[in-house]
Amino acid sequence: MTTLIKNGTIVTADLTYKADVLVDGGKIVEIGPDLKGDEVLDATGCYVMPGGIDPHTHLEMPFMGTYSSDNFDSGTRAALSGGTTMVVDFALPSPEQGLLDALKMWDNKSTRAHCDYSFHMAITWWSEQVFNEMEEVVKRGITTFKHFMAYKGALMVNDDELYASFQRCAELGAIPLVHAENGDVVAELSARLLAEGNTGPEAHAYSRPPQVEGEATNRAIMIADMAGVPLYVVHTSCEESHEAIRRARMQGKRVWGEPLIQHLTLDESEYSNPDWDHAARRVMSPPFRNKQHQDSLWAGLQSGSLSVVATDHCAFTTEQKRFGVGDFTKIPNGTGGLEDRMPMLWTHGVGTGRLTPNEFVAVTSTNIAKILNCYPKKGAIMVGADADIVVWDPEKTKTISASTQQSAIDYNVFEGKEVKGLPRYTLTRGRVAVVDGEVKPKEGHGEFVAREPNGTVNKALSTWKELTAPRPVERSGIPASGV
Ligand code: DUC
Ligand code: ZN
Ligand code: ZN
Ligand code: ZN
Repeated sequence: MTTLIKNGTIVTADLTYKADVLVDGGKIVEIGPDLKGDEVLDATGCYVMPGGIDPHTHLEMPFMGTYSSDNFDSGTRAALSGGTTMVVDFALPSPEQGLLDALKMWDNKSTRAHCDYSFHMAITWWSEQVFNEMEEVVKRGITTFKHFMAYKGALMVNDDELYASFQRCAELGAIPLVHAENGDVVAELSARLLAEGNTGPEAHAYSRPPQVEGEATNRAIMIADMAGVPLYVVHTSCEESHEAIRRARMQGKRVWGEPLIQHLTLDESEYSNPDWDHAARRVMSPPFRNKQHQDSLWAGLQSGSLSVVATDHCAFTTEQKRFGVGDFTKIPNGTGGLEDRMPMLWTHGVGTGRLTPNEFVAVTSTNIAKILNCYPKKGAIMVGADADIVVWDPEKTKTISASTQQSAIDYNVFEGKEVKGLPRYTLTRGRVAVVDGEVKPKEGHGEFVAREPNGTVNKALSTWKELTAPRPVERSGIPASGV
């Protein structure tokens, strides 16, 4: 049976044109005027866009003494409901656990997925076993490795480990990712704040100022440069980090920054809400910033110095958040956003004129597929591409509410926000999974997307400058090392 998307306007990262799209066997088989098909989806007044890709989720992840509450069932239902048709989740070995062992756990969890998915592998400790298993992981189609520069005593890796792992990534043609915050300074600030009696959720933000993120981003960029490997900086939340990325890119370094929809639309005033639950529900790392930092992130998306928009979807219930009553360092870090990323970015990006519809497609889908090397299977409206498609109605509105969301938690950080621009239909590999806001679930429909090594290198100005620098010479009896 074929499915026909009729009378819509196709919007890709670089083109806008009117055409019908014919889908068969999970793929796009024809694009053109006046096509015929069996099942017809009316796209009159709508944009036909590549489904969103969220490059950063944590579904059912063991973290801070609990598990994040959305699993591959509720998480991918949330994704589809908001027009996202692929998620990239993090396989997270506990310290001393092998990478392949952790991967088995993620393979098991992901059998419930309603849409396609891929994995990044986290490097949470370093050993010969980890070094060796990285090659196996790459052979399994996981070609991106995440490193936490924060969470001291738990997930954090030190600079020697970071450098060793980055060099290994370079050998394998893989891309390292970093959670860039200086974990030593965060630990120090947290201890001091607690000792001074600052135990509430607002202290979480004080313990992670923009400088800790800027410092770590700069450090990771320099270490990646020395290892000759590209770098992907997750959840870029502030100007200090954005500045480092911008500068690196201007020097020819292959570095990408990933702001989250939460940091683009919510700010630090959330933490001064007198309601403990309200503030704690918004505790995530990095924390929400002020308006100046938000402006910087939007400018980065507009100018291209920041490349993609993600969610870091890591949802905890209010009950879980309350583990941290009396000690902010025990509040599980994380917020949701999978269902709302696309409508919120459309409303605050396209709706305000900051982004064009084509730029919206680029940062929510196409750029991600290119960086993670699954383009044009994903991220494209093209004959032969997977039929991961969102038929987007720019006039459709709703008020975001936990009472109508797919996510399993009891609140939504965007509660009460009005959005304009929502899916009329969402297709996952040709299967119509959302019709006018109603999700038609099919657990297990989602397939793993294996990715080849990207193989790009980091050949920046700093590298060739060193190679051509003149050697010191002795002149008129003055030693070259003198003065
Ligand atoms: N930050 C969060 O807020 N949650 C999950 C992990 C992370 O880095
Ligand atoms: Zn992180
Ligand atoms: Zn994360
Ligand atoms: Zn199927």
